[in-house]
Amino acid sequence: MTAPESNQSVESLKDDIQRHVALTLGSDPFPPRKGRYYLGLCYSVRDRLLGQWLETQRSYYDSITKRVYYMSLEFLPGRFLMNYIQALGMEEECREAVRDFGLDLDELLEEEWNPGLGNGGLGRLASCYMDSMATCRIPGYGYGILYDYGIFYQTIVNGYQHEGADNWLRQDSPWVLRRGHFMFLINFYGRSEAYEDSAGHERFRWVDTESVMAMACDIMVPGHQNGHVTNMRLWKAISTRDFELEHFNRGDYIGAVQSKVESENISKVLYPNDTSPRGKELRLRQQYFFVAATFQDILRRFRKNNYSSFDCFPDQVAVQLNDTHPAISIAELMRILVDEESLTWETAWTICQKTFSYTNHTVLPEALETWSVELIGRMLPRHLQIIFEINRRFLDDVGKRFPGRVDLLRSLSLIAEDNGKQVRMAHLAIIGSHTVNGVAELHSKILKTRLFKDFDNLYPGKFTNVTNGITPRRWLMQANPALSELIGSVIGDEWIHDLSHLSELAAYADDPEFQQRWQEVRKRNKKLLARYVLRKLGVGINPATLFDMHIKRIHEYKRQILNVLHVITLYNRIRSGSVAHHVPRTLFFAGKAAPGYMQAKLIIKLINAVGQAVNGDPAVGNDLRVVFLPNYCVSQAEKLIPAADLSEQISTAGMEASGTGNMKFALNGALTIGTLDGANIEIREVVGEDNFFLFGHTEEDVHRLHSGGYDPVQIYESNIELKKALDMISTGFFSPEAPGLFRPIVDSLLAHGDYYLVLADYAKYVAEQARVSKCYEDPALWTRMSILNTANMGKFSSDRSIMEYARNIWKVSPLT
Ligand code: 26R
Repeated sequence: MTAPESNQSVESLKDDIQRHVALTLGSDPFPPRKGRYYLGLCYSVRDRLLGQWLETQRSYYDSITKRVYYMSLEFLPGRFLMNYIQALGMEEECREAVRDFGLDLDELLEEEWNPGLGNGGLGRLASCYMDSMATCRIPGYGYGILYDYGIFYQTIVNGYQHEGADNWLRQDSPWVLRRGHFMFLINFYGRSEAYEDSAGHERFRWVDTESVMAMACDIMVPGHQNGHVTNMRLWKAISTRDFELEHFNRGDYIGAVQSKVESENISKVLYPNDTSPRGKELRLRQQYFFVAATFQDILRRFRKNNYSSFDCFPDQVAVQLNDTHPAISIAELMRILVDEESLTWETAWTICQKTFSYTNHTVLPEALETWSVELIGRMLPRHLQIIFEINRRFLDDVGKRFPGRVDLLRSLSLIAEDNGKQVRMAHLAIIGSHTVNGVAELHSKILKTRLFKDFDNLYPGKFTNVTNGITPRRWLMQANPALSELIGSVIGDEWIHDLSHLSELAAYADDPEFQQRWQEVRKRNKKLLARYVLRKLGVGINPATLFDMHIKRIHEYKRQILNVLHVITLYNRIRSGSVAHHVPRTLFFAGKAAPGYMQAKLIIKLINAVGQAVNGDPAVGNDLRVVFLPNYCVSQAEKLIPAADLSEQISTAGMEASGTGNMKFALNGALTIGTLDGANIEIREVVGEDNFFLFGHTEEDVHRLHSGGYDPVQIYESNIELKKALDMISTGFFSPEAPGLFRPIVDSLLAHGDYYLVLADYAKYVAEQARVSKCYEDPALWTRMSILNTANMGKFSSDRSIMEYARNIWKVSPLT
């Protein structure tokens, strides 16, 4: 802990809180009210970070160092207040200060709304990386969009998902610093016009555009007690004055207001990752808006350092593309360098390739972005020309190296022809970048050997792996204070900034006294969660049962259905008395389904329907309970994960690029039941085969089964328990009011070929679950396994991931 300085004392905090309540909020400080004092505390904490933030930003300029631009359309930072307090090392002072006002810090923390500026894994990863960049002192920034509405708010009504608006900025966030003086003009539409420059060369300019302003809004991201504060800059769309004037001049007042509102729609709402994201014009507008604003900011900083030539641009700037969502950056930088800075095409292209690197986060075909040539041509006419020119030169080159290979040209082209002309954003990102990475070993291998095989042949060495990581600050220190304290009491606090120190816990794995303390902490966390569930759902759960959790976006490849089939199987065994002895379990499900993904929404209904049947059946008693927690978000994950015994990571092998929830669970001492998919493989490698519940077909099996010969119906016919479970679903056991309700789910498994191989893995999954129960009955064994999981998770710190990016991809070093 850092020594209390004058502004870190309890007294100065208390003064500041009251001053802010009175002078910032204009509120009477007496009597102390929770909502007001929460904000007073926020502003007081913010004050203490702002100085560090200014100093960090100044140090970037002074050292003229290369900086990283982490471009992401999504961030899921979670609540800020406790993160800031602990970064400052002021938790005790804050507790005491608010206690003196008769308030409880933990209650104040619950006042904060989650900024849901992301869908799931990709957005949360971006936030873990921001945290690690700050803690590792990597000079850089996060860039994104300040959506007015984050990911929808999920409620469950009669078992169905309902979506509500997440108006997180309704009450103005104390963490968002609006920078009215950083405004950039962003153009759209219009046309590309050819002209001749003074030297007689043909040039292009983009004219007759519509425009909107991008206003910078900053959020501080502090490192852990190191005085380093990184900036996350999120753009907000503001209408331009000219835009309004044009209407005003025509006396069209309402028209003026309307176009103002329409242009500001750009940053209105985060897009959910629906199955078909194609053709959404506003989404492309968001992407370009954010890219164009970010590049103006990058160039502003570059020019500020008075560089004489753009040749040194890549020595100053590294841009990481978080998936293809910002990939239009490549055409934008080309446009700036060629059209505005008058560089030759060749020079500009070399600069581009040295500047960009691209991370792929999914191999699912429906999530690979394409934009129709028609749409890009209309919205970004000059960029389309540039994309065509990039493609022409690229295919020319390929043609020379592999003469006569038309098939190759077709597979590599930036333009897909099969479904109307479409620009493949991943291809643009690959050829415009110096490095492309996957997010776990297996995923990176799949990129090289399947999805982008031809590119890998073309550019040996361009493809690489950086296995994802999670920040130990939020996911252990903040989320699990009891376990952190126990860990600290035996190995100290070094792990907070160097997670490999956790390995020192292994020496205690069999120590009965330590085991007991470990169990006490876990029991305590489970009790806290049981209380939360009772409060939220009115459902009583027993903390002595095995807490089995499946929490993530609802998607067929994540196979919540496989889990449900296991639950129904347990239910049937209990009811029929066919199992002499059952280990009582509580199943937790949580996650959102994309609003347009009907099958996923039906899965939510099924989980709730099974829950209703199981929880209401007196024959089951306490032996089995199923809860679906609505509105899964970062804060809810922080409550669930520390209380988990078992983590469900059961995706079809090859389909989950990495997963990061799997890491959060194992770090907190849950055991994993999982397939050989994504980072599960690497987790199993470090925690040891004996400490991991493995089942299921491998990625290669999946590939083979998909190539032909897989017959789910035959499996259904030959497995009595499976048949029974499926029949119950399809004949309305869980939906007596509408017996055919769940037919589409059973149809996808039987009639439509079971693409996600649920039936293929069912028997092994159920058998492995039996092994889970057996181990759980042996507390000494289970506790040993749990400790060894935590002890071996050092590799999965996002600090390790960030240092790999810094060294191998960005070529930047930490500031000293
Ligand atoms: C709207 C659209 C194009 C879109 C599709 C898919 C937007 C967002 C996504 C989400 C994807 C790309 C995602 O979140 N992928 C997840 O990234 C995590 C971080 O790398 C992985 O851990 C996880 O396995 C992967 O599914």
